Amino acid sequence: MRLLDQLLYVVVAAAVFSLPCHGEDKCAGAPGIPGTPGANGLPGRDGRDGMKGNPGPPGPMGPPNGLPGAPGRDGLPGPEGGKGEPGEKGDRGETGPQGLPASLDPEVQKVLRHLRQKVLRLEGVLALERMITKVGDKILATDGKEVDFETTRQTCLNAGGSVATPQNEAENEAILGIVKERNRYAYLGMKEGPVPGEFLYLDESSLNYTNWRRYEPNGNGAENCVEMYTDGGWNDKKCNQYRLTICEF
Ligand SMILES: *[C@@H]1O[C@H](CO)[C@@H](O)[C@H](O)[C@H]1NC(C)=O
Ligand SMILES: [Ca+2]
Repeated sequence: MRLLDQLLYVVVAAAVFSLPCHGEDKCAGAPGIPGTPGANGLPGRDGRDGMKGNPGPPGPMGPPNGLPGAPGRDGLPGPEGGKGEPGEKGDRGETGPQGLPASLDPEVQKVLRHLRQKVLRLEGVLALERMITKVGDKILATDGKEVDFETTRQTCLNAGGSVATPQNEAENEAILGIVKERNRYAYLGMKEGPVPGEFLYLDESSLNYTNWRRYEPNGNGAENCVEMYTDGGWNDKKCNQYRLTICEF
């Protein structure tokens, strides 16, 4: 049957293609039988890499008994911050325990005894060198210079003292000692007040001890200062003479 069909197909096709051409120079031949399909070609080249995919989901947590990793190193210290606002003032603290009065404090007393000893020793040295004369609570000293009253006053003030001012016989004798030793008259720390013939201390309080020579004071307002003679007696005298500077401390 099949063979017959094929044979019929070939006969029909040959008949069609063998028909005579109409009005053409060349006539097409009858189509041939299709060839058998060719063998498969070689495989093609690999394609280019695809784009990177999205990160995958986090993996499952590790087993619970895993040791934690070592802590990381400290970072560098940051820059210093600005000054903060001052805090509020705190409450006043409680009063401390009462200290001993200085007169009973053995430590204070020890220091005072020590200081007194040192001062006494220094005064002893200065007195030995005839640089000072002690009389009662006063210390007398001279710089050996002869100047007018105002300069004497300023010199003693600058040294932290004042012009020697005898206020009792012992002080007068002590000043006299210096006057005699230097053989120079010295101004004393007093001046004539507004009333002629009335002399006052430099703080303008009135005298409680005097040792005027006979007939002195006699300046009657013309001799406003007081000098000590080498016999210890006083004389009122002008203030512009040159007299030995003696100060008291
Ligand atoms: C005068 O007063 C002073 C203290 O103000 C005193 O040191 C001095 O001894 C007194 N003189 C007399 C003679 O009382
Ligand atoms: Ca006089």
